[in-house]
Amino acid sequence: MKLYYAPASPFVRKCLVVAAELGLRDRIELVTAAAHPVNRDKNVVAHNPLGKIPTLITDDGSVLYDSRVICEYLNILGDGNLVPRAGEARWTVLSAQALADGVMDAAVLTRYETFARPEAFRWQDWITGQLEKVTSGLDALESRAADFGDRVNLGTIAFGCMLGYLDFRFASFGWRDGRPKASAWFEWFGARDSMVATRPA
Ligand SMILES: N[C@@H](CCC(=O)N[C@@H](CS)C(=O)NCC(=O)O)C(=O)O
Repeated sequence: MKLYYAPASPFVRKCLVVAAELGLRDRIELVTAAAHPVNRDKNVVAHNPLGKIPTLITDDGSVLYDSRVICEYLNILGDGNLVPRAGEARWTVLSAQALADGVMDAAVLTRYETFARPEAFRWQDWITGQLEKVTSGLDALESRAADFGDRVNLGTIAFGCMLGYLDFRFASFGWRDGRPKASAWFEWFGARDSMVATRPA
């Protein structure tokens, strides 16, 4: 399999952590991509019309995106239990992933607004609105973190990648302030081999 990737992308990281947890990491060849909302990477667009990463080319040549689809694919390929197959547990895990992905989306959009958009066109209200999503998403995580225990599933992996991205790009945001449960949980989760191996430099 080939994965179009960039080490800083939290969505890519989610796929790589899933692959590592399932013992599939060695089967994935990484192809460096320069995905950008304006200067689109033609190599990615050739496979994925959205031009976004992660984009996965499977061994039989199928193209899979986005990260949610890729993670489900890897989970089935690895005969894993990262996504419960049915019942309330499935919706709990998928909703957790959706929340973490939503925070990552807001953080990535904030990053684009501050680093990709020319300064004269930046809109502070937009940044404030996106960061409010980050804040309320983190507050929701804080209210759930005590129940995570030592669970490793697609929801907790997504939360881990989301917090790792905030540490990486938004260190001064101080997400740990007032969130002791999420902080304690991430102290443990972030030390997993799969997380350490994929930590953005
Ligand atoms: N919903 C997508 C989001 C992926 C995404 O936003 N990736 C960013 C990199 S972190 C990207 O490719 N941006 C390029 C663009 O917006 O065109 C997923 O889960 O894979």
